[in-house]
Amino acid sequence: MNRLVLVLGDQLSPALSSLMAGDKARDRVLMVEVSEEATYVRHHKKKIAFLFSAMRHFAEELRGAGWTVDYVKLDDPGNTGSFTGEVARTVAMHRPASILVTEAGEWRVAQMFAGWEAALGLPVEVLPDTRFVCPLPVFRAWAEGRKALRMEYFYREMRRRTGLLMEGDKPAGGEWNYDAENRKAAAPDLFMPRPPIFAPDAITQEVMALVAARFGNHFGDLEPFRFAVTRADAEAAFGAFVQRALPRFGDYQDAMLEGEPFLYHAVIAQYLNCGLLDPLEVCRAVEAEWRAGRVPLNAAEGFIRQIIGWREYVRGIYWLTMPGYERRNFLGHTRPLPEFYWTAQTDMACVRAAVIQTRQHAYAHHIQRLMVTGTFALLAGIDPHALHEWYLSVYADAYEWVELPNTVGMSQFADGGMLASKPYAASGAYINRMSNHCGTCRYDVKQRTGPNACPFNPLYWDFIARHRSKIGGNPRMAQMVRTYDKFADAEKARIAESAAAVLARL
Ligand code: FAD
Ligand code: DLZ
Ligand code: SF4
Repeated sequence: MNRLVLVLGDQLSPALSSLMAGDKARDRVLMVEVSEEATYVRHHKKKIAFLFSAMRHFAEELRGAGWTVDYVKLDDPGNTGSFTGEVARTVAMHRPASILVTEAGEWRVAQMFAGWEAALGLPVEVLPDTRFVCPLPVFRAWAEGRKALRMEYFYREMRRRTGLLMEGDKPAGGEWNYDAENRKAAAPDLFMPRPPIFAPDAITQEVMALVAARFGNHFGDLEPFRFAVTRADAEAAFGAFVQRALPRFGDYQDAMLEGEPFLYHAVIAQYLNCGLLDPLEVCRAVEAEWRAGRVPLNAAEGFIRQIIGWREYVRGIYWLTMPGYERRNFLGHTRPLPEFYWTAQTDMACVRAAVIQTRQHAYAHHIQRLMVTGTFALLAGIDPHALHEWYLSVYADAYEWVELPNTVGMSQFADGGMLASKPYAASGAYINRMSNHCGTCRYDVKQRTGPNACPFNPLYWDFIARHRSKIGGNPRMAQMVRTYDKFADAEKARIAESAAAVLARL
């Protein structure tokens, strides 16, 4: 049998189900760089360069392992610019008996696969993506009949399923979750581990020139380019994190510091999500560090929860709710995305720092995404779909299956509380507690209203007032609604006026 094994840009794993099912002696692999994927949202230049270079290196790895690989570069003559066009072209050229492919990460691409049998006149075998811990049917079964799909309960199932941090049927240390210990703010003199830097090799340099020529008008800096683009280098980056940052990962998970884009984060989501790192392997490595006494339990548990908990859970939510989830808008927000999400031209020091580092590194850590750019958009009533397209395009790790639930569900409460137990609304006090941004800001975080008040403050109370009918019944929001109700009428009027002034300036 001569089959075509299609390998997508986020499927760069030797243990991929389609490669495991293929026969390298008879089948041929197809990998394609296509403009449609780079432009369905206008991805950050660094993200495109990272992925094209990682794809080219992976094609070499497969050839080295004995596969015949057809690799279509973006500027190859005849490149039709789409997955469907390139698959059709290869089918016409090589007449395979069938197509073998691992299921797509995005609903949009899964829809393409679904049309190929009829359009191309040959069988298309779509295999499950076994790189995830929780098969989609298992998630569906877990979700069925539940009123609330809380991550915490799903996570416990995944701990049991994998045996990670388990002592028999009990969680290691007696607790499932040590998040309460992970709330430290970072001091500016704290030792900063920083991720290792990988200088671009000839392949990456060629790709960078291509991206500069073809996508020069996309958001983001192409240089300096520091990402790993091979499995070996991604493993080295993860190894450096484990040695230098993991022990304090938990402590500083929620911290933010001016000029420190990475803090104690792993900066590996871009590697996990395209297949250069395996999620279960990294979790096992972290567990081994804890068992060897080299990292505390709160760090190991916090890290493992992000991967077998949050990462698996948002994927399950994505496939449970698509299509349709991308248009959820429970709070009815319609304001366009402010221009400063692209330009960083804002006096809000916290937002400016997040956008500048996003532009430089195609990276911001979780609390910046959730509590700075995310919370600001929530309070300002930004259209969640526009915000979703922003997050999907600007981060090197962004794919819709993981980005959309984080944005629409966790950050914007646009699914009405399916994913998050309450809106992540907060005043400037939260950012002040967890960062040193407010010290350098032109706004005063202590003022609730007036021209110098931190914009998060009036917007926060205005958000509570505007949405009280939708959120007031939520026990975790009721206290804030009661506090607002106790404000004097004059203060309520000042809040409304200050919030309107902030919104008018957007
Ligand atoms: P660390 O903080 O070191 O965490 C380790 C790993 O845990 C990450 O690499 C990631 O694989 C996983 N993880 C942590 N939190 C989450 C989460 N909430 N959901 C899924 N996985 C998680 N993550 C993406 O991978 N792609 C996205 O497109 C993406 N978009 C986001 C959008 C918004 C609005 C928010 C609030 C979060 C988003 N996240 C996304 C989750 C999280 O912010 C990133 O995974 C994390 O910042 C990546 O950096 P890191 O590798 O240093 O992570
Ligand atoms: C993100 C991306 C980009 C920019 N370019 C390509 C590409 O040219 N070829 C490819 O195979 N994959 C690319 N990707 C990743 C795909 O968008 C991703 O595989 C799909 O979203 C399916 O999950
Ligand atoms: Fe951000 Fe407000 Fe602090 Fe300025 S004062 S950095 S806007 S939280």
